[in-house]
Amino acid sequence: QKRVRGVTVARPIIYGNSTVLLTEEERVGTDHTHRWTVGVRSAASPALPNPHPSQQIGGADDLSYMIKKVTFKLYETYKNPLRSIEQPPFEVTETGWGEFDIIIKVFFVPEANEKPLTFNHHLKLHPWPVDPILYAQPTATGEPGMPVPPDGAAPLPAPVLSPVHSWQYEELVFTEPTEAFYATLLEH
Ligand code: SLL
Repeated sequence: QKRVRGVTVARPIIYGNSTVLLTEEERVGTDHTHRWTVGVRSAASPALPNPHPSQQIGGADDLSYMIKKVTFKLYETYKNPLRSIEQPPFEVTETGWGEFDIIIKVFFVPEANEKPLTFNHHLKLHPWPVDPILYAQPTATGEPGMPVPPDGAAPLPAPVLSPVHSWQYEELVFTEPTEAFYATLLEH
């Protein structure tokens, strides 16, 4: 396809994950502790309010005008670890107990004639490391290095364990897009 000379178009996205702790009932009979969603989303402002915690990050815009599919390569013990998502939302929700790296591969619509892009995302389940001064819980005796509130002071806040969000901002840059893809991009 003919390309548009001297033109660059950028589209902002985010990729990453949000995680919540499983409830006590959900933990019966499994060693899994967390439910997480990994995905690729628009970086546009979300429509508010949105009651679902995993949906509070990123925009709800449909990216399928430029993205044909996204694959997520999960830890090998998951059933069918190479997940291929061919329509929006481009995300995978799973449960688990540990953090690992997920390879995210973004494939563009055929008219773009662009090579797929690969991102590596470290799936984040735990909020730590957190600020040890803010969050260390003092013991009755006061362990060395642990802050103890002075007499009469309010106890230190407990760390917030859930939800946890880890998202990266990225700009998809299309240099000299094909004429067909350029027309599509300008519509969005
Ligand atoms: C770790 N290297 O040891 C990492 C591996 C793997 C996490 C973490 C469950 C997988 C399944 C799960 O969360 N695995 O049920 O298939 O921390």
